[in-house]
Order: sequence, then structure tokens, then C-alpha cells
Amino acid sequence: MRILFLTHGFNSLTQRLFVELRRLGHEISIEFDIHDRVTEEAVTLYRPDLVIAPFLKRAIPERVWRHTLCWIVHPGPVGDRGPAALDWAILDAAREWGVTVLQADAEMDAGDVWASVPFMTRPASKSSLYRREVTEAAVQAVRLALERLETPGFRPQPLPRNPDGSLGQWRPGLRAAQRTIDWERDDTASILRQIRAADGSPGVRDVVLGLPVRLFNAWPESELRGDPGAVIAIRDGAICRATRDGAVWITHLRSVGSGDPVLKLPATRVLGPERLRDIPEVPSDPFVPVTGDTWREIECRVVDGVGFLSFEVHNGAMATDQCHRLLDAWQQLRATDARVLVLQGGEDFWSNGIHLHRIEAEANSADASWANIEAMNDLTRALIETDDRWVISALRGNAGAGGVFLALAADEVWCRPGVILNPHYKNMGNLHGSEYWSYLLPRRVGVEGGRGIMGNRLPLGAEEARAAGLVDRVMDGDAAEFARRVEAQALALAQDPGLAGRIRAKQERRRQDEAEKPLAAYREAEMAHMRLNFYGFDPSYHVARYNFVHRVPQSRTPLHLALHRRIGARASASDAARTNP
Ligand code: COA
Ligand code: THG
Repeated sequence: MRILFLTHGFNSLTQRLFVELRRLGHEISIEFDIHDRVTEEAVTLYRPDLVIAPFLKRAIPERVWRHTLCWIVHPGPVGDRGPAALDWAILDAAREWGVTVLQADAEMDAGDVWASVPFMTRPASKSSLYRREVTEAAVQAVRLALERLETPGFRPQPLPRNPDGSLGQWRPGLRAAQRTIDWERDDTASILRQIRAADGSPGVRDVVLGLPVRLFNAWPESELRGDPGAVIAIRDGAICRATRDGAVWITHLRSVGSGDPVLKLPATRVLGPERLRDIPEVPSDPFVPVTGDTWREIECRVVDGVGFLSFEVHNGAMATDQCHRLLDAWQQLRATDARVLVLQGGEDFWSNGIHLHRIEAEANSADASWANIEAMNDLTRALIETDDRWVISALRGNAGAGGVFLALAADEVWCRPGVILNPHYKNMGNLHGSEYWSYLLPRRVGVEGGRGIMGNRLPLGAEEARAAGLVDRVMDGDAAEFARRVEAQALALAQDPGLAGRIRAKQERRRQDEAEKPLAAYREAEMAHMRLNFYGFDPSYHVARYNFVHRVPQSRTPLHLALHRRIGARASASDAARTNP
């Protein structure tokens, strides 16, 4: 089928559905929801068999849904309606929730139901539930709906009418006044629910040490105590605030009311050293297991000759200081007797490369970009140059730009099936990219293959990445099952008598590669391009970064996504119809 995605943005769910439906053999074109007339134009140009709205905030115009079947992917169970479905699910502490594919008509979210798939919730932020549970259920629900569409005689189910004649349960968006915390009265569980229900957007309004802010990314803490609301500790950019019955870590804040667009940044960066003068830094050694609840970015453990390093970096964005801390942990891991080292990234993201928000917040963004890419490069080089161990990247979450190449620096890349990779930089203002990609990518996929991947700027699913040679193993299972499989296979590798031979072979290959062209030369060439991107006349990267971090709405759909807007699109569409009736 020819399917048009009508969406507010090419977000993680939209990318995942894009990959999954193409895998089923459908042709997907994408149109961003900019204006009703532009939407109508897209439908006229493309004449899709079906419109799917994976992430849409506005009504599909009647002129579209009257003539073309349109499906809304709603992050709620059958009957649930409204723009804040997940927010309500978290606030209500729902145990089971769902995703429903419904047909768009005049009444928002009240159309006939094509499919609905339930999932169990988890104590996590809205964004985290969205990226994991909602996305998995949405893929299943859309596939089910497509099967039903091809089933003769299938009729979608209308919502049952309520006694007053209305349809389903409409729940409105939340007002700011409904998203507040009373630190004297609320317990830890309810504070976590409030923050998580508003995280990624819009955040809970509050005042911290006299500064009006919004709160993001909260985690429970079971050891530290203090007066409710008081900031009692800091750690790696986060603050710990006491509650009535415990404490919570809050890693990010956005200051409000200053007029200028403001960025979400590490809490200590927003509060500043003056306000935090008397607050103790309470570090957590990544190698010391924690018993109760706490928050820390980096965790290391060594089990039977295998070292595991996970980094739960918010949004997968890796700032200079975070790269330094990771490199430090890596060196400590290398000092253990572990023969196999597994880099696990975070549960939601593997890595999205340099931290664009932190860079934007610096007075000199070019210098900050340079420092950050150098730190990413140092980390990547440390992996490449780990020649006396077997190194595995185990991707539980998505990776983008430099984050992908960080993964490729390992000897093997293992991946969960739902992972989406964006192994290219061009979407960020034609950034050239570094992280030794010019060494790592051709080494796996050849020069031509590398050019294709970098140039087409499209997301790859785990299976596509494996077929292309970027990924070695795709291992099935939910988060817990994947972790068990990774651990079991890594332990088996460490016991494998062939391991020493493999490590010798990789040393030899690295030696030959170095003789042919030193790693330093790859880095130098990449950084020469990056110097132009950061300091040259063309400001594209700085403009793209500004637009990204401030979420400036897109004014048109890029042509690499909007097939229907390419020159000759009609001709090729009719060609396709002729050769493939
Ligand atoms: N440097 C800095 N930040 C980076 C980065 C980098 N290299 N790469 C990614 N990020 C950040 C993004 O800025 C974004 O920040 P945020 O925390 O302010 O959202 C975040 O990482 C995620 O990236 P994004 O591109 O938005 O992808 P996403 O799809 O994974 O997440 C949503 C966004 C959709 C989860 C979020 O907008 C949300 O809360 N949606 C609600 C869903 C819902 O209920 N919809 C109902 C409508 S019917
Ligand atoms: N039919 C049609 N178009 C649709 C839907 C539909 N477009 C997408 C939509 N479903 C997804 N669901 C909603 C439901 C309600 C709202 C937005 C998306 C909504 N928005 C408020 C507004 O536009 O004023 C703002 C809400 C807020 O953010 O507080 O109410 O079924 N044809």
C-alpha cells in the first residue's frame, strides 16, 4: 500500500512505524502537520491508500478523512480520549494501559476502533513509557489493523454510547495548576507521579532555592533524608530533595519566566554555585552496588570475567563532562581482570552523541561543540584501542549520530529488535561528524555502503542494520529478557577457549589498519571538516541546533521524507503502478 504518515514530527514512534511498515512491503511517505491546506495538498499529490497519524496534535481536516481512510494512533485503551492520555495514566497509577488505532472522523478520538493492544505500565516517565511500552504496542496495533483492513468483511468497532449519548471518556489536557507539588503534604510516590506525568513536556512548575523552574527526570532515593522540599545533596549535575517520607533526585530543570527561550539543563547548572554553596556533593562509586533506591548515571559490575558498563544518560545526550566520566569508568573496567567488556548504554537510549542543549547554553557554542566532540572522540578511541579484551556494544535503546559510531567502536554490536538507529549527521545542519566514523563505517559496510547510509538520512531498524552489516546480532525479548541473554552470551564468550585467538586476531587487524592509515589521521580529517562546521562561514549547524533545542516548528517536510514532493514523484508512482500492478 501507499501510506502517508501525517505527523507532528519524525519522532521515535513515527520512525519505528516507518521502519516496520516498510519491512512489510508498504511504501511510506511523510508529511508534517503544518497547515490544513498543506495536508490536503500532500494527499492530492500522493493519493495514498491510507493515512496514518502516529503523533498528531491537531485535527485532520474533514476534506481529507471524508475521502481517504485515516487512522489515529492513540496512546490509550479503547474509549480513552483526549490530548493527555499518558499523563492521566501515570497520575492515576494505572497498572494496565493500551494503544488504540481508531478511524479519524469529526469528533476527536471518537472514531471506530480498528485495533487496540494492552500493555502493563511501569513506574517511569511519560517519555520513557512512550518510547518503550507505547511504541511496542503501537507497532502491534497498527499491524493488526492492517491485517484487518485486508480481511474481507471486517468492520471496525464503533465506541459504545454512554447513557448521555456521548462517546468514550474524554479527558482534557492538564492545566498547570493540576501539575503542582506540595512538598509538605505529598509523599514520594505522588511527587514522582506528578513529575513523571509531565516529563518530557511540559514539566512541573516549582520553586527551587528561590528560583522558579520546571522539574524533569525524577528518581527515588532511599538513604538520604531532610526537611520536605529541602535540597539535601548534589551528584553529577542532579539535585536531591527531601520529601515527607524519603527523598527524590531531580536531574534536570528549566528556569521559567526570564523571557528568553530557556533550555532544559542539569539542575546544578541551572541553580548555579551560589545557590548550592552549602549543599554537599554525595558521589556514588559506579563500582559499588547500591542496595536501595538512588540515581546515578554510570554503573559498573564484573561477573565471572565479564565487565558491564551501563550509562543512563538523560535523552542519550553526552556532554563533555559525561564523556570524561565514562572514559574514567572504562579505564577502571580495563584495570579489572574481565576479558569481555559489555557497554550497555541506557534503558531508553544508547546514545545520541554530543549534548546539543548543553552546547547551546554556552556563551561560545563553537568552542563548546569542539570540546564535546573531542571528548566523544577520546571515548570512542579508548574503545577502538582496547586491544586486549573483547568489547561488545549491547543496544537496549535507540542511537543517533555519534552515538551509533560509538557503538561501532566495539568488536561486536548486539541489539534489541525494536532499536532504531540513525547513523548519520546531516540532519543537524549538514554536520560532517567525527567519532572516527570514516574508519568505523567503511570497515563494516564498505565505502559505497557507508556513503549510502550517511547520505539517505533515514532511520534503520535493528534488522535492517544487521542486513547492512552495522549490527552483528539481534536478540529478542523484553528489556529483562534481553539483559539476561546478553549476560548469558557474554559469559559464554568469556569461557570460550577461542576467545584468546579472537583477541589476537583483532590485535593483528588493528595493527594492520594503523599501519595503513593511523587512527589519528582519520580524526584529523574529520575534525578539519568539523572546524568548518563550527567556525566557518556557513552557519547551518548552529541554526539547526538552535531549531532543534528550542523545538522550532518545521515549516516544511524535508524531501528525503516527503516522497510525494520530489520532482518526478508522480511519474515514478505511475511507473511503479505499471510494473507492479
Ligand atoms: N542533544 C541534546 N538533546 C537531545 C539529543 C542530543 N544530541 N538527542 C535527543 N535529544 C533530546 C531531545 O531534545 C528531546 O528532548 P526532550 O526531553 O525535551 O523531549 C529528547 O531527547 C527526545 O528526542 P525526540 O527527538 O523528541 O524523540 P522522542 O520521540 O524519543 O521523544 C516524545 C519525544 C514524543 C516522547 C515527547 O514529545 C512526549 O512527551 N510526547 C507525549 C506523547 C503523547 O502522549 N502523545 C499524545 C498525542 S495524541
Ligand atoms: N479526528 C481527526 N483528527 C484527529 C483526531 C481525530 N487528529 C489527531 C487527534 N485525533 C489526536 N487526539 C487529540 C485529541 C484532542 C486534542 C488533540 C489531539 C485536543 N487538542 C487541544 C486543541 O487543539 O485545542 C489542545 C489540547 C492541549 O494540549 O491541552 O484537544 O480523532 N479528524
